[in-house]
Amino acid sequence: MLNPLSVQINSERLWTSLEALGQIGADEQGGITRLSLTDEELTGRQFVMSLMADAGLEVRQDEAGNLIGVLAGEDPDAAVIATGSHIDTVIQGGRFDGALGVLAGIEVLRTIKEQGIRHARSLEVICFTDEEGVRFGAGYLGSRAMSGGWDDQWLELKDANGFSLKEVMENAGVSPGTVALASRSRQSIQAYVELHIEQGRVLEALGTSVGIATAIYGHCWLEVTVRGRADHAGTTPMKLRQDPLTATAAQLLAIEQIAVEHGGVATIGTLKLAPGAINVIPGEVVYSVDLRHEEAEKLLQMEIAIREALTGIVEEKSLSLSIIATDSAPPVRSSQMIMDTLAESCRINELPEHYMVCGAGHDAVAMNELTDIGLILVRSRDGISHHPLEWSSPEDCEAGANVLLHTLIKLSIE
Ligand code: HGY
Ligand code: MN
Ligand code: MN
Ligand code: MN
Repeated sequence: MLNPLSVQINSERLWTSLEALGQIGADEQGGITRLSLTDEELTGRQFVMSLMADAGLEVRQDEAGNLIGVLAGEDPDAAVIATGSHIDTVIQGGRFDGALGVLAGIEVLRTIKEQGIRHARSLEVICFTDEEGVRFGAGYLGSRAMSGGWDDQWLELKDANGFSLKEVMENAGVSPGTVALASRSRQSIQAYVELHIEQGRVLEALGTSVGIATAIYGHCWLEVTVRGRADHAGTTPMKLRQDPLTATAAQLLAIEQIAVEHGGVATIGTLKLAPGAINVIPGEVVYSVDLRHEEAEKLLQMEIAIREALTGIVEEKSLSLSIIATDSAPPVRSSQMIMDTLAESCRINELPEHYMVCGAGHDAVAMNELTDIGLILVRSRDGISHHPLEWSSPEDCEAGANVLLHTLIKLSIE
């Protein structure tokens, strides 16, 4: 009688699928740009659906465009065990962020099916719509829709080319009026376990392949606009200037200081100014702020302190300021039961159990509204991610996928 926990995934097959998906949206520098619901990502979705079908899964797309591959269990009424991630990327990102979780999930369900492992609970692997939020400015769209957090206001969000999420969804065959119907009841999913690259430096520093996330940072995204008066660079005396850019410089240093004081992180990832000519004092600056913290209270305090600091800086200079909160999600804690199961799976695979807090956001944050969550992290070389040099070794991907395999087996046979 086969011991279900003695099986291993087919790591060559997993690596081949990572390489194939990594071609879709790739540029000459090796960066990958597969923004949500663009042609590149839609091509990636076709690839994922064909892989789910080849694995013998029942494939469906829900009202939010989430792709779901199902391996039916012996008890159709039992709440399911789900895994998943995303294949949309940032601009010039890497080929493991999100993709590893989706492809390893398919490989794990395929292995369970091929090995004839009996499981009461059905298993699902989900490829979520728009986890990154880079194209429209709000992330976790598919996982939020599935966990009951959809907001129709997001349909009006526009991308850099002026296309609204609504029209892009229509073009992609996702009807904008029924996205909220993707939400599922708490009773329908027993647990959600995501496999994701670490995207940081901790596991490499420890020299270990995988980590068990105890918590995931919450985030708050702001769009800041500072307006002054565009003027001639030569004829405007320094004391008469209403220069939004020098005010912004003071604001950025204040933001950095506040993040350090609160033990959080803050990133200014985008900054645009107008009109943008060498001999014209800018009239307007627009920049983004990405704030993160492990504790909800400290995240809120950071945001409040930053709002106060930015306001104080413009008041001295009679400039105008607008701060719009464009996206946010609370920090989440992993389920102890799932962490214990992940730890047992690490032991089965002779891997050290390393517990750590995850600074990167994942669909697991949204799924925590619906069910118990767990997250396995796989070592990232040099901690690089959201970058063409993002890399995890075949051995580390295999280790993470086997930990996911044994965890899903244990959770689905009970
Ligand atoms: O931003 C993040 O942490 C994730 O990549 N969405
Ligand atoms: Mn990412
Ligand atoms: Mn990701
Ligand atoms: Mn994720």
